[in-house]
Amino acid sequence: MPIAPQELGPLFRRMFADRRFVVVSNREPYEHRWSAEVGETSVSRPAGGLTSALDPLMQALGGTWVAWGSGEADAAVVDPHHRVQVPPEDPRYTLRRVWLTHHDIHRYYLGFSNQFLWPLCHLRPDLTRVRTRYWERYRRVNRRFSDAVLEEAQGKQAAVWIQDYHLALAPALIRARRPDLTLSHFWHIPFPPFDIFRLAPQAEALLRGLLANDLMGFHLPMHADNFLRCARRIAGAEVDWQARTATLDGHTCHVGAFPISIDVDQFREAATVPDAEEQMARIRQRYAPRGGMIGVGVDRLDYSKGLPEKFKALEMLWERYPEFRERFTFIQVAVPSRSDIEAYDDLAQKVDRQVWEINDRFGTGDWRPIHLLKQSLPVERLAILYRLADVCIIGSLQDGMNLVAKEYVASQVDRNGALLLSEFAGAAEEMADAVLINPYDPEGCALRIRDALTLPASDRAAAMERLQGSLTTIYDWLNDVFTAWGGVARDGASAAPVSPRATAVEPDDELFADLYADAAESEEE
Ligand code: ADQ
Repeated sequence: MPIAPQELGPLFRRMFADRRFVVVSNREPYEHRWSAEVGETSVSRPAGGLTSALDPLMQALGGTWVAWGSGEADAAVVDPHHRVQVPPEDPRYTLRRVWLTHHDIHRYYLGFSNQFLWPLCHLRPDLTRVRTRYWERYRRVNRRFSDAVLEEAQGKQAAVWIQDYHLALAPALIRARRPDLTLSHFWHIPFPPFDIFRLAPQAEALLRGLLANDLMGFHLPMHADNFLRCARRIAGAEVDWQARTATLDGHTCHVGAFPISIDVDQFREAATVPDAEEQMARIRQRYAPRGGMIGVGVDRLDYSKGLPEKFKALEMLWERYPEFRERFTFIQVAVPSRSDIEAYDDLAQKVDRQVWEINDRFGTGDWRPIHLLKQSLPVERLAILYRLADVCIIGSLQDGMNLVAKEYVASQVDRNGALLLSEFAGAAEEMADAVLINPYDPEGCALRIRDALTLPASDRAAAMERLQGSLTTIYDWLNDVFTAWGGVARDGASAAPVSPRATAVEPDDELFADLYADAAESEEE
């Protein structure tokens, strides 16, 4: 049964009684900036899966969100305790800001988090940069976040929910001082296999940090398995493969898989505003003036999202199937991300060059094959774009989940679009009715795009209807996490805390059980 936003509050109380709720993440949900008017501030919402996902929860639940105050005017609007109430137009919860210096940003955020953990977890050890100063700063900043959490708990009982790879040490730092708090951590990106994670010089310290949680959550059972194997082999934790727990120094961490989703109604409603048809007609006129079909891609400009691979596949489509020239236009929305890092700058240049070459090669008169929009769009605009697009192409080389896949499906109210989804995005595990693509195979992708564009309308509508029927919401995800976490917090639940949705996607439960048995045996060797 899908759960409604207003049921989250009562659910939280049932699970955690009167504990305070504290969320911790690197990125903040609202940034204050100086506006053109002297002395005035404006607010922006940074693009990104995590903040888009958690803001609706906090609005529904209240509590405190601890995050880096990254906006230029952030410090000007907080109270003496570094707090501000958000959303600004209708305050629902407290945002507690943590301040980072220039060195913190370079070493903890751009350094250890994004030039070490991010590439390592996305199976790109060749892009990692190992520096002692990055690690030192990562430890220091994790301590600063932990201090803020402890202050926000104000000596009372609290349920602390830590987000992502920037804060792997925070759980152990918090637990050391407040063993009575219940801690859970959600890892939004893939957790790599043992033979990749062991490349981290600080692998053991990172695992020790995470194992201090009561519940560790991942999107996929595969990532949970990788974590347990690393916990056993690198940190020496005792792993119970049936219960999915790892015990170290007398503390047991439960490990589960909880596939995240989106606020489905938000996208559906944004796609059906009264002037939606008019907006769609304007976009078609602007980007595909000669008519024909439109494809869309929406990604952060990140090497894990496979943009060059996607453009290569599109190039092959126009090359091998000339009937799509002038008849199929692709709009790629790519919001620049982490541009201070060389690998991201290289990627941005590569993508620009590639788009220029493709447009130069196939463009005619007023028709441009690819429109690369390097900007962040509000949900209202994204939903309209998703609704009008005949195909949405997601070419991630590795992706924890990928929320865009779900946003596209939610916005497809006319059901005339097809979703082409990389089999290496976590979302592919749940979205069996998408057209799965292997982004490493440009010829295969070009063929799949052609097939999707020529599929009879009734087949597309049927596939989209099935995708929509199986789409869960962000509230279902929260329900799953809270239910599992509440059980663990209450009585150290013996049952494996796995979302029913995560197990449902496993094609063969018996095979999966065998895999666990094998894993248990090999762990005991
Ligand atoms: P991300 O790597 O940021 O998230 P994704 O899940 O696709 O990836 O979420 C991106 C979000 O940013 C989406 O909500 C999308 O709409 C938004 N976005 C992207 N480009 C935008 C643009 N140009 N304008 C406006 N909005 C834009 C990480 C993991 C993912 C995981 C999420 C959530 O890498 O695998 O799905 O966290 O757990």
